[in-house]
Order: sequence, then structure tokens, then C-alpha cells
Amino acid sequence: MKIEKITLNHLSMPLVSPFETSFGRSTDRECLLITIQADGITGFGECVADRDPGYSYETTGTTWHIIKDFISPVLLEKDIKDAFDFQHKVESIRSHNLAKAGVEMAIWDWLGKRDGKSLKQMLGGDRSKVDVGVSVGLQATPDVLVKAVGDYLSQGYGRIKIKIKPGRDVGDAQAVRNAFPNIKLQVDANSAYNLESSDSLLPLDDLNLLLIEQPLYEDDIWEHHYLQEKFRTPICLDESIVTPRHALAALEMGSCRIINIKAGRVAGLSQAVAIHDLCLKRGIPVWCGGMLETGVGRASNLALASLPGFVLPADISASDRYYKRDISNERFTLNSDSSITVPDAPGLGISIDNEALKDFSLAELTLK
Ligand code: OSB
Ligand code: MG
Repeated sequence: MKIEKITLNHLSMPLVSPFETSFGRSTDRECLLITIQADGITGFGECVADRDPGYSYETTGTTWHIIKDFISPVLLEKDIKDAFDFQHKVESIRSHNLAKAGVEMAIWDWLGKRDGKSLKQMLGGDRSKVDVGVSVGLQATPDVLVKAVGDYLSQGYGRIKIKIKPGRDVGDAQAVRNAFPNIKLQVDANSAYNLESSDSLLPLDDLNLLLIEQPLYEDDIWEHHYLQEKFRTPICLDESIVTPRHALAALEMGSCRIINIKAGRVAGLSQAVAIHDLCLKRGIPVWCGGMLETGVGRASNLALASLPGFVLPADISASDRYYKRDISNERFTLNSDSSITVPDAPGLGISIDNEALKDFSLAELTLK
């Protein structure tokens, strides 16, 4: 394919309810929509960087810059065979994974539409629906949290993840566990602890949690190994795993027993599949994380989560958990068995609501 035109839309979408983590609180979700055009076919990709560098050092601002000034010049009017060829062409751009992943997603969507294949088919997915859960942000009090969790459970979600931070960890998790003794429950610290302060988390080990996600800092892969030695509960890494090499290192060090895979964080779906394959070979369970995606990124996550190694419920909730209005015409709904159906139309299997795209756009740029 020869990409003739790349369009960037910087979006700001109001969330149904504020989302609070150990690194901040947001009421609106920002991201970039990337549109590529070639041979009369349009491909869409979502870059999951947010406005602030809280989860990752990348932001909507840095990804805009990297795509405009470095990725686009490498791609425009050059022949690109596939996602692997794309990765090869952007190899000289160091890191900036969220930026690369957004563009790679658009390439997959384009290729799928050209070949009449769904993303699930192209990636090697083998299920038509995936088990999902909901990621519940920090709430004002443990009581409010228990009520929020109860609401999601009554909507049919079969797995709950709660966000924790120092001072709001064991108490919150204990409150949820007492209220719902048998639910699948896990916690996510988003790097809010260090090896010393993480001792306060030890009582979590008695709460029958599925996993403890990313307690320590992103580059503390080795330190997570000391933590995993202390806990019976599996440690799961999110922020720390930014390449297949990191995944291998973390497994070799015994730093985690589970990996959360997000295509954005690892520079694209091709790299996400590589980490999946590595974990499958070693018998390490993986699950698909989320970044509050629009319908575009949600479709991509569903396809990824349909691969055989994704054996734990995904952070992919129904569209109405996030947005009253989305940029995709399609909305994803929860099946009665806490699953969401994987799209099977060519590419991502979604179309764009241009009116919504216009309304949510803070800026638009066309590169050719
Ligand atoms: O750490 O998994 C995370 C959202 C934004 C940034 C980081 C994370 C999250 C979530 C939300 O937990 C998952 C979802 O999309 O529902
Ligand atoms: Mg996480």
C-alpha cells in the first residue's frame, strides 16, 4: 500500500462519569484518531495517549508531534507491505509506542478492508466473544465504591477491578470483598508504591484477588520480583512491559505471573501478538487492558482479546460505561454472560460517525 494522505484528529470526549486513578482524575478522555487513505480505502486507528503524562510519558501533544514530524514522512508515498514492514520503517524512532501503535492500527484496518478479513481473523483470534470486566476508578469513600461496584455487578459484569493508591488500598479492597465475597476481584495501583511502602499491601494477600496490577514504578521490573516473592497473589505488570523484550525479562526475573497486554503501550498490535505468543509458550496467562478507548480502539481490543492466550477477563466494558456518544456508529453492549462480541466485518469492523467526530475534534491536520 502507498499511503496518500494521513489525517489527525485530536479528540476530547466527555466521560459518563469521572475516572480517577493514583495518577489523576479525568472527566474527559482525550486521544487522537488517525485516518489513512490509499487506493480509495480508508483505515482508522486510535492513539490512546491522554492529555496528561500520567500513565505514560506520551500525551496527545507528543503523539501529534511524533506522528506529524517523524512517522508520516517515513510513510507517505512509500510502499508498506504490512504491520511488520511498518515496524521496520519506524525502528529509527526511539520508543513513542503510543504514537506508533495508533498508526499501526490504521494500517491493520486498511489491510483488512482491502483483503475482506476481520482484524480477529488477521491476528489469529479463535473466539467470537470475549469475557470482560469493568475497571472502577477511585471513589470518594469505600461505601461509595461498594455501591458503584454493586451497580456494575447488577449490570452483569462478572469481574471487577478497583484502582488503589496509598491510603486507599487495603480498606477499599476489604470493603468490596466483604460486600461481595465471591466475585472475581483485582486491584490496580498504577505505579503508586515503592518497595518500602508496598509492605502496606501485604493484607491484600488474604482477599482472594485474581491479581495485583503494577504496584511499583514502571522501570522497577527487578523490584517487582522481590514483591512477587512476598505475595501468593500473582503480580501483573502493565506499565513496565513496553516491548516483547521487557516481557521476556520480567518473566525471566520472576517479576510477575500475569501480563496485561495493551497494544498502545507496546507500539502496536503486532508487538502485542508477539508478547501473547511468548506468554502462551511459557504458560503465562495474559489479559487485554484498556485505555478508555472510543469505539475504534475498543474494536481493536476485542479482536486482540480473541486470541487463545487471553484467558483472564479483559478491561473492555460496554460503550455506555464510558461514553453517551461515541465516534463509531457501532456501540458495544454487554452479553448476559459478561462477554462482548468481537466484530467480524473487515478490518476493525467499525464505521465513523462524522458528525460526532467533528463535534469532539479540538484540532484536525491533514498530511500528504
Ligand atoms: O492502568 O489499566 C490502566 C485507564 C487509563 C489508563 C490506564 C488504565 C486504565 C484503566 C481503564 O484501568 C480500563 C478501561 O478502558 O476500562
Ligand atoms: Mg493498569
